[in-house]
Amino acid sequence: MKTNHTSRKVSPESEIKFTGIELKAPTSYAAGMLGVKVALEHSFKEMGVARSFQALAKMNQKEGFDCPSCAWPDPENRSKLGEYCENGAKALAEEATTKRVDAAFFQKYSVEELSRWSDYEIGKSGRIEAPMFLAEGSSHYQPISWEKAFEIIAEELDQLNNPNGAIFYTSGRSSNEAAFLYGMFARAFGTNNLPDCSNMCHESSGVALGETLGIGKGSVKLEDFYEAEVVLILGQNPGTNHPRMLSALEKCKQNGGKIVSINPLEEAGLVRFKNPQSVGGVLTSGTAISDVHIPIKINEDVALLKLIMKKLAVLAEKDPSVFDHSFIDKFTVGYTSFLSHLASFSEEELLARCGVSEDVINQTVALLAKNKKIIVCWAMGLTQHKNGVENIKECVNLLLLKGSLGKPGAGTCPVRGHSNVQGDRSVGIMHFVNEDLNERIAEVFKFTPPIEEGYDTVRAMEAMHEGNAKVFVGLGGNFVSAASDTYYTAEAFQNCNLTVQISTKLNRSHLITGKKALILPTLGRSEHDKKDGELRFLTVENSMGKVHRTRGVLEPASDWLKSEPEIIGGIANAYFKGKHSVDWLGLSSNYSEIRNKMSEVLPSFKKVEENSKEGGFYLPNNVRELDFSHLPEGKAQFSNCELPEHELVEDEFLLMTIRSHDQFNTTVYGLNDRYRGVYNERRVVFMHPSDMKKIGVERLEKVNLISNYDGKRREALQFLVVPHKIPKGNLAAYFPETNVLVPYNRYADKSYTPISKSIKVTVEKSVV
Ligand SMILES: Nc1nc2c(c(=O)[nH]1)N[C@H]1C(S)=C(S)[C@@H](COP(=O)(O)OP(=O)(O)OC[C@H]3O[C@@H](n4cnc5c(=O)[nH]c(N)nc54)[C@H](O)[C@@H]3O)O[C@H]1N2
Ligand SMILES: Nc1nc2c(c(=O)[nH]1)N[C@H]1C(S)=C(S)[C@@H](COP(=O)(O)OP(=O)(O)OC[C@H]3O[C@@H](n4cnc5c(=O)[nH]c(N)nc54)[C@H](O)[C@@H]3O)O[C@H]1N2
Ligand SMILES: [Mo]
Repeated sequence: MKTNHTSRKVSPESEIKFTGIELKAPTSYAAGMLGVKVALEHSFKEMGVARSFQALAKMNQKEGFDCPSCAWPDPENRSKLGEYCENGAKALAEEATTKRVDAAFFQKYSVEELSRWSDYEIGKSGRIEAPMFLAEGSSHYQPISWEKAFEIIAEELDQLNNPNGAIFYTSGRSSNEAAFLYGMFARAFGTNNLPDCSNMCHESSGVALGETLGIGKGSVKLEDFYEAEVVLILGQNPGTNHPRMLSALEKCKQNGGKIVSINPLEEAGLVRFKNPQSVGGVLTSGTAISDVHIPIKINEDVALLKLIMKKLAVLAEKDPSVFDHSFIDKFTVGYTSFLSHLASFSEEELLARCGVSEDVINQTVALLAKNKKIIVCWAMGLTQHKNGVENIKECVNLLLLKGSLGKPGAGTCPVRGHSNVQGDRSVGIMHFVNEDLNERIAEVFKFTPPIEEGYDTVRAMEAMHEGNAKVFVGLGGNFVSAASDTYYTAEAFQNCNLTVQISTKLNRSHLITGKKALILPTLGRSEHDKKDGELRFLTVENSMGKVHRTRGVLEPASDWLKSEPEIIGGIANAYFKGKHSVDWLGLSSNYSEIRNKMSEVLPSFKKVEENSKEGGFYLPNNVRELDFSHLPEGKAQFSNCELPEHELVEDEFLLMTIRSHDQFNTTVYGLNDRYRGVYNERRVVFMHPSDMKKIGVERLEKVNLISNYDGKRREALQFLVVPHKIPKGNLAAYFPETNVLVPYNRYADKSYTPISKSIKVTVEKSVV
């Protein structure tokens, strides 16, 4: 299938090629020496030995740079052996590769040809060296000067008859300074169209936590893990996506804590961890992580949590200390209504929906009944469903019953995705309007910000598709592949007059474009960012609300790169041509001045310049203080959540689209998913052996996955069946390949997060 665009016949999907699959037994532990070996192999291959050691020694150290992978916080006492994990090393190797995408590369390959490459091949081509322009009707990108590139953007922005015709997307790798400047420029231009990757990610957490506890972020600090008595981990695969979390869980276990994993898959990192930084971890069998594993069916977490709380309520009738009544009385509202709503569900119905043995549930209930220092962690397995917001509200209900908030060893822990996705939001990347923020912007920057709500990612897709938005600018990310409904999103992009990507590496959003397209290459986190010979630093915020400095250590990939703040300043300057209350060029090249402005505009960033030194500072968090004064009745809110409905017909499955061990979102590092035993192939679908028998397919047989919403057939063709320990009726496959199946108009209520973890599909044998 091709989509036509002027003279370019580009494909939103790569050509289907099989890469030589090998299956082994899934691994029963995470990390270990093999993890170290794989990490170093990736580093040496991409960066060479000397550069690898130079950079790895500084990653996540106080005087170094923040890992570009996940947002897990750094411990106070950082390991001198290296404070990074296998997948952090892979992320660094990807960014600090010595391969280059230069003008000759773009001369050699047309955009049409590149669009048939796999994401793996596209990514491996190297770092982008210089600004490139794809002119209307042209088949190849051509080099362009920075000045001319900025002028093209300014002209296209100028031609819009409404500022809401421009979209300013952000991916969570930007610094606070870049994101702050970007948000201010969008508002100065006149729009709140600031969608960002968190709309597809933890937006459900933000909405649920905001409504129930008054802050859209988690409440725990890293140290709380060391004290916790029970940690519940729902819908998260830390062994792959947040490997340094395993060290915290190991410490929790060593201090007597218990861990319950709630996941359709028995992910290796949740079974056992061999800490590569300790002698014991290398030589022995490591630490068992989960005490209880509940192989919940996809999207039945609400049923499970309800059943757990019903059982706790029965125990609490005999022993009131099972619930924290003084906490409930003092800090919460809605308890009585919550209990009577809970009573309306039958234990039998709930148990049947979970599809697990009552025994594992009873073990969990026993742990929760006698302990009060409880942490609940979650990630995409909870947020990316139609009821994503309610999934999280149900977790909050449990913590409220137990009084497990605002005390050491207890609280909420939405485990964030991108390394600075939380910071970007804190400094003003949001599509909705915050009146207080607008007032301060007006005061400090002397312009009036717009008051109309902007587009999130779903509404941005729709606006481009319908022709209401004509210019797209991406501060990082890969919108075309990351967003749902790949063909719809591709058409949306192709409706634009101009698409601009501020990027480090080549990706599909450079190939599926508007009539004209620009690639603006930028410095990575690991690189020197110098002005007048002086090294500069930026700041980021981790998953637990701590803001700290980051400063790169490597020579930049090319002399033509600009930093993100300077690119944004360049665009703003070309657009306003000096006729604006803000000196965009001056501000963008002086990071201390950007931070001063952040201090003035954002109350929680007061004194960010000095406080970000030495490991950083925590932003205010009302849950830690048990201050719910700005919520209705001044209290934390219990919620009455309903069970989700999927109405599967006879031969339908629920599919979750997940990450392999060798990828970072749409960036494919390699073709192995070592922990799940899949080597050298990504076009696979995991299926329970009895389902394979039921529909008559063999191991490694080729099948097509079909979703059927609103009468529209969407197909992901030719996937190899891999038998796996997964609940019956459930399937798993990797994204972005399966994003073709997710309808653009199916998302979580209130948060608009696409339903990437519960897509109804049928499986057909492939005739190819
Ligand atoms: N190496 C690496 N690190 C990453 C990323 C990466 O791609 N690679 N991505 C980053 C980003 S942006 C993010 S958001 C995070 C993502 O981190 P995760 O959320 O861990 O990523 P996913 O692969 O989407 O895994 C979701 C997990 O939820 C489970 N799950 C799916 N559906 C359900 C359900 O209905 N209920 C329950 N209980 N479990 C379910 C799946 O089996 C899987 O284990 O990781 C970040 N870190
Ligand atoms: N089906 C399905 N879809 C999903 C998900 C899912 O689980 N299933 N997960 C969703 C989630 S959680 C997320 S967060 C989104 C991710 O959506 P995005 O954030 O848009 O996608 P990424 O793949 O992380 O973006 C990778 C690109 O960022 C650029 N980049 C890397 N580092 C830098 C940098 O330092 N600066 C700049 N300017 N650019 C940089 C590179 O060019 C790289 O190609 O995808 C979502 N999509
Ligand atoms: Mo994410």
